Amino acid sequence: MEKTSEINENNQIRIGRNADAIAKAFLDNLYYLQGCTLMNASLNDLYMALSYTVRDRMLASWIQGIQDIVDSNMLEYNKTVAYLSAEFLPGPHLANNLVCLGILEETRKAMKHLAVDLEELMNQEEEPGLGNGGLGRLASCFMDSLATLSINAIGYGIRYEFGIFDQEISNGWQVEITDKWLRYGNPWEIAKTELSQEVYLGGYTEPYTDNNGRYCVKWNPSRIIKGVPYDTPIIGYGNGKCNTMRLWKSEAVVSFNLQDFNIGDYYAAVEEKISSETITKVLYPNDEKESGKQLRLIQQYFFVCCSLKDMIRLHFSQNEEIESFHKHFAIQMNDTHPSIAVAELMRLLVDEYHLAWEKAWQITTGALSYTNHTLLPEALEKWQLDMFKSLLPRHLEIIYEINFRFLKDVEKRFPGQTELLTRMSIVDESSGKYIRMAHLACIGSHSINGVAALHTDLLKNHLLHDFYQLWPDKFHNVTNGITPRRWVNVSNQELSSLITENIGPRWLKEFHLHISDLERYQHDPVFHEKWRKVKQQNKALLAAWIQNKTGITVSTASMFDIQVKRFHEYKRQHLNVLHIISLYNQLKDNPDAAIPPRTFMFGGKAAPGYFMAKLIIKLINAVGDVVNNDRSINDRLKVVFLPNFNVQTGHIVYPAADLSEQISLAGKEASGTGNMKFSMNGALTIGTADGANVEIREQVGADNFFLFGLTTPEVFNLKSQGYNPRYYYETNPNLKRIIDQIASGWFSGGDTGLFRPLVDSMLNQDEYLLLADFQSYIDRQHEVNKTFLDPDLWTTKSIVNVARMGTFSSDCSIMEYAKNIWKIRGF
Ligand code: NBG
Repeated sequence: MEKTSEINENNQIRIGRNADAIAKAFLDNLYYLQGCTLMNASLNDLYMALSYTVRDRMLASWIQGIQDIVDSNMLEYNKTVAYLSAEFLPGPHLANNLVCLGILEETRKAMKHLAVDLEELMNQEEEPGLGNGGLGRLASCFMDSLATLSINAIGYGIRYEFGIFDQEISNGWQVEITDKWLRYGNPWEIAKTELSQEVYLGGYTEPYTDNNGRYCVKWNPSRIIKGVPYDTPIIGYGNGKCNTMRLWKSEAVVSFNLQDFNIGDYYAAVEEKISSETITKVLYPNDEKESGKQLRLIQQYFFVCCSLKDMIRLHFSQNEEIESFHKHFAIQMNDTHPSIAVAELMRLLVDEYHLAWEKAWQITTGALSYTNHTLLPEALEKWQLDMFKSLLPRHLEIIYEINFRFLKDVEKRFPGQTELLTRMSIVDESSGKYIRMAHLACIGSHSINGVAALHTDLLKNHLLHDFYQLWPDKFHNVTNGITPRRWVNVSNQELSSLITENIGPRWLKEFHLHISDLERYQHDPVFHEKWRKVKQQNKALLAAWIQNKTGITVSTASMFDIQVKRFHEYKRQHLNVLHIISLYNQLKDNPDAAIPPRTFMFGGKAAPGYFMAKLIIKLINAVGDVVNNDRSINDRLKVVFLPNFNVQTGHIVYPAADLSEQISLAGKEASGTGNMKFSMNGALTIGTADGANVEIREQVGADNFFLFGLTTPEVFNLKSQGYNPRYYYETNPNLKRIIDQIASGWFSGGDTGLFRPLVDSMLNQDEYLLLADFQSYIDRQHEVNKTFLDPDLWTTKSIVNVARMGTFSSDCSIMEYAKNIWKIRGF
């Protein structure tokens, strides 16, 4: 009996999971949704048809996932996590969904049968580039783990019409191209128009007394905008749990102002529509120096307002009491971008649901928690008070009230400390008036966390020290993690199969418990052989990609030394360049030097307005031009810029790396997650004691990690003594030679002006202490070379790196949030 129903189910065109059913469904979707047949379908038609076929197989769990959230409001203490994030970088969905659904092999068969190249379809997908880098990708790794751990969750964000720009390299410079990711359709999302929300902006407030004699405030906005949710399913690995990423698109409430239309002013009528739609048009770069962009504040408020109202709607679907809201929703604010949620939730509770301030405050702080992702002062958001007031007049009043009550408490705890009050106030009056969003987030949350142990310590002892003194128990550390599903299984199928062959498949679901089983193979010669073969295959794939994209030929026998991440001075890609030039000089001086061949690769985008970051990209390409074309180097060094680094290219890059460069100045990188992606794919790391590098080194062992550079306390010390970069320049002839070469136009066809700003910055300020760390870096690189020349030693270290990465699975991070911050039952 059971057998028959199984067969029936397997054959059902919408849900069957065998190759036959998948093939039929695919042809069906191709015909009825794309309007074509195999004979005349474009690659995109095929991709769309297959994606719909896969989505169909997720729908039952997806609908159930929403129902789970609705139901959880009835049960005591059962919670839904709302992950509020202005950025998500999910990467291509197709391959990941096939893997998580467990239908990759059957789909492969189905496509083979129809003579369709599955790989080609996967490459057809335009990834949603709805984030800048680590922060957005973390949000997506967390969404994967939430589903895999069967936690009810919604990821709330913004559906940017244009995501992060596509990067091209022209004459060595970065050129930005608009990312039109929605151009050919997005088969994964479903618009839920009937769940739209209204968002107010501008205008003025008006006090009134209600029927019960209570003091109330009414907000009369000058603009109303509609937020339309677009849902994307986020499926867990092998457990049938499906959560939702709900992204808001802005629209005009009424698309045509009929009055304007009737009197013939067609253009004025359309104007409102255009200006409303502008709100979710484009993603802002994260490290643009200029701050205070009005549209960015509107974006933040827009998605926060829609999301909170959506949560309340869900809450009321099974629960009549707003008072229990925080018992059913744990809202995580991903950095300060959504921190206006503190004031907005207060506004909703006090103004719209008429709760008393104290009760509303209890619910707000009970529901909200805040993750800090940066210590860089220039990245801490603050808004000009006047602008803030003109957009969110009611929120400003609420913030004043929050601040007034807060400062009264501080005064009570630490009487007479006026400087402390000035430092902690939400309103910064040091020069001009600003709203400090990090302070609002800290005050309005029950938990504040950093993203790596070192980072959390620095928050406690420096950036947020005053808050730590006041509320030590509010502070937590949750070290970031990455999902081994996407970052090993989907992107490194060869390695994945080798691991499964040897330790079984459990590592995919519970990476932290099982991956250490690999350790027993660290000295096994047969395993070594296979391990190296996988790496070679991955390197060959990347080499082919490079040939295709850049025309540069690289040797897979060379060490693949890779630094991929956003371009920023603190990440010190230019320190890497100093090392390249050092090796180049060494080889020129002594062609017989025992230096293994290396291919240096860089990838990453610079914020369009960040001049120095763009100049560093130019420097890399300029040095590459000289080194790659110098016959006397005989291909022993190559420098390659990997254009348009994103999640999709990450899939090819991380598995192919021998060496991972994590060389930020200690104390500057909050965590880093690229460091984890490399190690989990068997690269060794050269890195500073910064961010999560510290914990990675602890886990993999000091012998299996190339540490260099100053520690954070040493950095503080050196800076407080008055750091003088010229001292290092004058006393280190190798370093002096390199900097002089750059300055003299060696890499710029004699142009001494081109890299002048970089040279000046290194010699005169060197804010990120490149010169101080230079020699230590060079020394460690010597050791890297020596180790690489011993393939057995290198392979052992590579295996050990993967085997000891258990705690860096994002499953572990999510379990910690669930237990210590969200207090979810069962954790
Ligand atoms: C980034 C940090 C990284 C960290 C990610 C994720 C921001 C503001 N911060 O070090 O620079 O890994 O956040 O936590 O993008």
